[in-house]
Formats: sequence, C-alpha cells, structure tokens
Amino acid sequence: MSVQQTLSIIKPDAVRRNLIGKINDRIESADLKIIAQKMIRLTKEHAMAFYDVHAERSFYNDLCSNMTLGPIVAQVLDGENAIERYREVMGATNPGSAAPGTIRHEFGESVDFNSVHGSDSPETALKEIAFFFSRIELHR
Ligand code: IDP
Ligand code: MG
Repeated sequence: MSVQQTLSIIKPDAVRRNLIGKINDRIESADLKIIAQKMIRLTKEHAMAFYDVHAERSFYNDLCSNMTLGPIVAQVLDGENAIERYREVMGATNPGSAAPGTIRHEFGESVDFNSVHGSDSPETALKEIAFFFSRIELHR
C-alpha cells in the first residue's frame, strides 16, 4: 500500500441534484483528502477524449452526451491506496448492484446517471489527473 492520487468526477446528474456536499462528505469521511477541485462544463469533444478507452462500446455516445448535460466537479483525491479505496466508496457501476452505503447506491439513478467517476488503475489515474489539472494546481 502507498499514498496515491486518483481522479474523481461528480457527474452532471449529481451536480444537478445538489449532491456535491453530500458526495464530498462521503469522500472525506472515508479519509480521502480532496487536494484539488474545480467545476467545469465539458464539451462533447472533451468527454469523447476523456472516455476514449470506451470508444468502441455501444454506450460511448450516450455516455459522452450525458457528461455534457451540465457542469461537473473534477477532483483529485489523495490517500493510502486511494484508487482502489475510492472505487469501493463509489460502489459498482450499476447503482442497482452497488452495495448499501456506497455513493452510487445512495445517489445513483441508473447506470447512465451513476453520479460519480473514479480512476481504475495507477496508469489511468495519472492520465486522468493530467487531463483536468496542471502541476501548479496539485498540492498536498
Ligand atoms: P466505471 O464508471 O464504474 O469505471 P466504466 O465501465 O468505466 O464504469 O464505464 C464508464 C461509464 O459508462 C459508467 O460509469 C457508466 O455511466 C457508463 N456505462 C458503463 N457501462 C454501461 C452500460 O452497459 N450501459 C450504459 N452505460 C454504461
Ligand atoms: Mg471506468
């Protein structure tokens, strides 16, 4: 185990429903530190670039459109084993399968509107953090 950083996104569905504070409370209660945070609105091109790993999937177009429906909050979370731990705090991709107490179980509406994103590996975390944040914005 080591200290890691992971990229979190509070997706448009959750921002629209005024859940930024509640989601940040889950993050902070799990002992993950929010070391950078900003609200932005993605264009379709931004969303397509961010999710390019899913370009061949049937849900790619809907996913990228859904990410542009309103502002998002992009965040960098820091802590021991942060990447895997935030995935646990988020819960399964489909809120219907997410464990009780997870963000997606509590707040997600459907697989399309599942409220949060979290990096899934050290390699993607590095890439995803660099997509949204410059070095000067990353301090601990
Ligand atoms: P993750 O967000 O749990 O890492 P991924 O497989 O990386 O899940 O998929 C990215 C996003 O694409 C999901 O959060 C979800 O919103 C959407 N998605 C994933 N699988 C499906 C699907 O089968 N149908 C519709 N949307 C999906
Ligand atoms: Mg993923």
